[in-house]
Amino acid sequence: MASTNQSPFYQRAEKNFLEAEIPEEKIRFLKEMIKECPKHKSAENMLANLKTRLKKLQQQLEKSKKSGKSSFKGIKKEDMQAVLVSKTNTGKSSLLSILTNTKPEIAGYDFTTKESVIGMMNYEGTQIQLIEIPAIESEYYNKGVVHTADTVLILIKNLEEIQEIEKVVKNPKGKKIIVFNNFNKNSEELRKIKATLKSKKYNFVIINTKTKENLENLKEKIFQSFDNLRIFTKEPGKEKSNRPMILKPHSTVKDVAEKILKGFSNQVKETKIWGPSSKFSGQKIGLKHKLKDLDVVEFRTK
Ligand SMILES: Nc1nc2c(ncn2[C@@H]2O[C@H](COP(=O)(O)OP(=O)(O)O)[C@@H](O)[C@H]2O)c(=O)[nH]1
Ligand SMILES: [Mg+2]
Repeated sequence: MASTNQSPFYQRAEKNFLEAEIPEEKIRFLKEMIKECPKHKSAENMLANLKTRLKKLQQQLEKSKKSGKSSFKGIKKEDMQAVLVSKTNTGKSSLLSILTNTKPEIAGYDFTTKESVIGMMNYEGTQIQLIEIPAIESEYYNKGVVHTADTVLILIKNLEEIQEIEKVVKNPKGKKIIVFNNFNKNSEELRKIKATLKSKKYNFVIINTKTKENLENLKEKIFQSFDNLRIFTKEPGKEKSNRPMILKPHSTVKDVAEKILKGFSNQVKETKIWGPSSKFSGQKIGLKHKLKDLDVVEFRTK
């Protein structure tokens, strides 16, 4: 059966599957395809094929995890994901190794990266997935990841590269951040570069992977690009939590309660709020209240 005869849900899953580069993603979309595959007699073969494929992929993933070769950590796409896009030799691998726990190959020759390398970056107690993909000129360049990532980091060492990269990146779902890696510009050149990037209204940051300059700033920008909310919780009469919970944009007080514990929102008797979304400190609010970044929520259950 040709896949064009399939439901739109199946087709979407199949498209995602074909574009996926991370084994975990491939597996996730293949499972979706299986779910959406018709269950009647004439589709039996197709279903069996899909299931065989799934089994193989799962075995491969297990194997690569055991051998320690894979840097794929099995995190869901729903989490924060940023992808590094650049021409070859711009410092992607250098940056990845500084910001995360991975040790990608760093070399002065072109096209060292043939496969995507994934690392986890810790930011204020939260985990952000950073992906290095092969350079845009490489035959291994993978546009699938770029298209679906939450944030696209366009790494450059010259301004002209922005246009070249944007031609390839086209319309990504995620926000773009221009990351200028200062290989060899003097301060006067840098001043001009800054002015140009500002006038074009780019969200940008100038870093240096050799001297490790401005990397905290970059991390912050990456985190902010997800528009996530950092929410502190507290119990009556106690201090707020040390670490914030991370929630998606437009989350409500109920979402916080449910993230703490499924079903918890049913036990809540009263909720108070401090911070950006409150009219005044300790305002009483309902579960439907929309949150803002850095709010503090207090739940009373008795
Ligand atoms: N001068 C200079 N060289 C750098 C900088 N960052 C990386 N390099 C060098 O550029 C080459 C390519 O770096 P790499 O991180 O592998 O780039 P990738 O191809 O984009 O992954 C290596 O020889 C690095 O040592 C930098 O900020 N300044
Ligand atoms: Mg590299």
